[in-house]
Amino acid sequence: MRKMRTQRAIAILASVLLIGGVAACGNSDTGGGGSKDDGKITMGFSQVGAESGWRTANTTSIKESAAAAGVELKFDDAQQKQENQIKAIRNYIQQKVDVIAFSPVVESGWDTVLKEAKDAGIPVILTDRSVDSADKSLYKTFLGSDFVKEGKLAGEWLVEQKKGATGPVNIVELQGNTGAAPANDRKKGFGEAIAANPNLKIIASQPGDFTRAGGKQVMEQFLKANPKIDVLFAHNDDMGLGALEAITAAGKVPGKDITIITVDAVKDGMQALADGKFNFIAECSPLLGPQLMDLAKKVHAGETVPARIETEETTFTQAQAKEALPTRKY
Ligand code: GYE
Repeated sequence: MRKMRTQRAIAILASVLLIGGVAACGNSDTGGGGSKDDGKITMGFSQVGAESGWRTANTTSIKESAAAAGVELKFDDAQQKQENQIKAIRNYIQQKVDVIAFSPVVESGWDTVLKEAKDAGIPVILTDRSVDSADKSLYKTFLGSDFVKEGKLAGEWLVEQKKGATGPVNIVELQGNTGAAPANDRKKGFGEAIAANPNLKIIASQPGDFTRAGGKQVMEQFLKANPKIDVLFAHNDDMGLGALEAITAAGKVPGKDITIITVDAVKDGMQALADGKFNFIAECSPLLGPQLMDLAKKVHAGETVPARIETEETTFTQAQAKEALPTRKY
């Protein structure tokens, strides 16, 4: 009697496992992604755009790491538009990908689409930039830099440089795209670092959208409107590089007449620093691909991962840039 009951229990268990297995394999019927018999994970990735050298290096890192990790990657470039990102994420949900990863162009306005992914049982990983959603259960983890810290390091370097300065030090700031985490946070960190020095004053601050063209155009306006600019703090290298053209065209010497501080440390930025046109860069690493693929495998396997994974970074002076450039990868 007991033996029969045990046998029946085993049979029930076996059929439950079988149905479960069939259900899981059902994902592959969608024609798109989903768990396939080969065990390959499908990742839907929504990228911000192609606005900067940083972004290009980040995209390369993600594509190369996906290939190396055997992750099937569906990639979409949102051209700096939130609506495109939402559309891409909805497509990935429909295609039943295993994991969705994205770098949100702005911080706000993600709750609805993240809820849709959660309801569909698809884990979401935030990479590079974060969202301001109060409900942290809408995503598994956030992998990226501490942008406040980057702004702070930039500001602290300036405070140190201007230690003996008695007169006013006029600073202009080129912000990233409005509402983006790195724009909000770098502004905040920089502002906090210089706050105790009333002679260090931000006299103008405008978005240049993280692009060279934006940096050039806004710097031209700054130069027209303000006869005395001592310092430029640009939220990324590309805007700083664009600003160089405006500064030179205005008959000023970048790196001398105007001290230039940027963030990222991509190759062109490091070259400008080594050449004496920039004065200081706070590094922001775009090489997030390998960690992202590792996390995707873990969340897909149902493992718990840390809610926040911070990228390790450093800063560069002109001398350090000269030393680092020959072996710089991006
Ligand atoms: O600093 C900038 C890019 O989100 C950290 O976006 C990234 C920023 C990076 O366009 O160059």
